[in-house]
Amino acid sequence: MAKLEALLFDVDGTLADTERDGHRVAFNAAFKQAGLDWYWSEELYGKLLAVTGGKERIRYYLEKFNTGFQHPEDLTGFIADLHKSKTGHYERILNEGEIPLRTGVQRLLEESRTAGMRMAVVTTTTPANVSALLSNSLGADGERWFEVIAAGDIVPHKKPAPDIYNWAMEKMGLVPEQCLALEDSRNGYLSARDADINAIVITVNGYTEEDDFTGAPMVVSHLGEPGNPSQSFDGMVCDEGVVTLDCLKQLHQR
Ligand code: XBP
Ligand code: MG
Repeated sequence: MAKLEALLFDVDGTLADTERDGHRVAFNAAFKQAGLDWYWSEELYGKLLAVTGGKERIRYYLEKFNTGFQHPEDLTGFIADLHKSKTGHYERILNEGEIPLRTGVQRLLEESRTAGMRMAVVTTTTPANVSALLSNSLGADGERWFEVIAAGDIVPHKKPAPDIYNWAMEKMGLVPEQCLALEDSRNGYLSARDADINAIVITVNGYTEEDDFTGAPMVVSHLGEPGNPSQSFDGMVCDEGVVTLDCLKQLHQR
């Protein structure tokens, strides 16, 4: 059995609950700024999360939920501009300190860093969004806690495709048996699983608690803190409901 060498962290929904109060709000601000009358409610956004990637999500919205919109000649350029504006609004929201890390995330990151565990970010979100989240929550050198930041358009196929996990592992010179992934959604779970990673921890959130995680070895409400245990929904349970590095090592050995 290979030793656990690295933790691979998803960002949105896993490190922080960014979707409802971050990305969604930023999309709506960009729409307004562009003079569009589009509005993504919390409920609609839940449906739009079926597609990962902001540009892809806008296109999906037009295809499925706003079919009457008169497309500009250069739809791809139009979406790219809108998305660029959305990224600016998202960074502003994070810089205003609106979105904290989820329960237990900072504790686990600090513990893993102190132990010399290798860490990477594996996400579909735009790199600028990752920088903003990490610097605002971990401090100016937050990004440097992670050996590799695999993000955005560096692979053509976003999650649920395994490409972004494969890219990160190749960059780190690791095979799937040496890694453990932390995710929050079915798309993320499928991406890690199809990259042949067996050790996967799912921390669900409001948008993903109904997702199908069949086969995942650990599904919990969050990573837990001493005195604030996580609830276990499926699979292995950590002592006192706190997902420590030790518990992750045990999960990896199973
Ligand atoms: C999250 C996503 C992203 C963000 C928006 O993926 O699906 O699309 O909602 O980011 P993950 P961009 O949980 O894998 O991080 O607008 O920058 O694409
Ligand atoms: Mg996610």
